[in-house]
Amino acid sequence: MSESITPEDAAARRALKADLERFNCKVHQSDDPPLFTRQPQPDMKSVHWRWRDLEPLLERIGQEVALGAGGPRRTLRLHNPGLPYGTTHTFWGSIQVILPGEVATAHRHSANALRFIIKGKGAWTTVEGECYPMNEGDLVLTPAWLWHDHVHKGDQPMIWLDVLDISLMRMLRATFFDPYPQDMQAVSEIPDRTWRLYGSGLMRPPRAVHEEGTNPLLVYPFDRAQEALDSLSGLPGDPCDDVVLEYQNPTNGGPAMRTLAQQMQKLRPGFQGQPRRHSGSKLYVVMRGKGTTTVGDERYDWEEGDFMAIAPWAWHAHSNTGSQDAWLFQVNDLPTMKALGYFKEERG
Ligand code: 1HN
Repeated sequence: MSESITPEDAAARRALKADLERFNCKVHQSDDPPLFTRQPQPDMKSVHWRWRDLEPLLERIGQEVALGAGGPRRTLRLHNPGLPYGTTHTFWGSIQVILPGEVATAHRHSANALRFIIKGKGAWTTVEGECYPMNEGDLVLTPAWLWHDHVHKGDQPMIWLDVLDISLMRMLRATFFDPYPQDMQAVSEIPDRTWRLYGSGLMRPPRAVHEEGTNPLLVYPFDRAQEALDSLSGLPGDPCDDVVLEYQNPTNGGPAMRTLAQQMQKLRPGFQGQPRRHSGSKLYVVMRGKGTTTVGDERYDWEEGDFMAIAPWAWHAHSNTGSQDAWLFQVNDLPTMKALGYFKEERG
């Protein structure tokens, strides 16, 4: 029997490695980096984007980037400097600009998408024949593989946040995309059918036909979310998030999307949240108000229109530093983490 390789014998380690590679095999050796770290060590960075920096860039891409046929979009991507692409390691957040009279032409893709409307009015989205207006603060869903196009009938530019689970889809090698043969799809005879069926959020048709696990509801209007949060304000808040609710799938009470969850939260004046950390990543949009979020040893002083991405396992805590309620919309990948058994959380 031959001797095992000593820590000093780098040449023997290289020889073993080369011999194994000829057969598409590898072995872990003493000087390889550890397979498991005791805690997540994400390459994703936490990032703060300020509206005052983004606004002129959005205006500029509105002027300089053309929209054509075949399904392209005019979007400013919130890029994470720690990653090759994406806002977090699972999803992409980008800010879409659509000008009066423009059409973001129809297509479908395997990525799940959502839109959160930031500014403007008069745009409509059509998703698989259903057509809905897009108003400030509304959440609009485009579940995987449904045809969708957007048209802007208003007279001022419109801006919304798009979030798609693109990095997750790519990692799973599940990218599919089709352009639609025309610029826009036809609108159904009853353009708000699923809203009529499920929009109350309280009741549902007892024998509705939908694929198990999917969410038939496509819009979550802001006035309804606001009403729900205002009503919750009469109860004690969450120590980390104050007044917070998640958008739900009305057929099963689960998250509105299979891979990504959305929440709206209201931090009341004077609120100082407890720190917490968890596996999974998230992106915040400041809808109203001002405050501070500490992330590790960084401090983000935010105001209306700002965005924040929080890296996995980073300690973070929010506080409201203004005299009005602060409203934060949030997208996170916790449904993916929970579905796979990878969710962990600590509250400090
Ligand atoms: C997309 O299809 C839309 O449909 C928006 O509006 C943003 C960002 C990356 C890839 C596809 C849309 C997107 C996107």
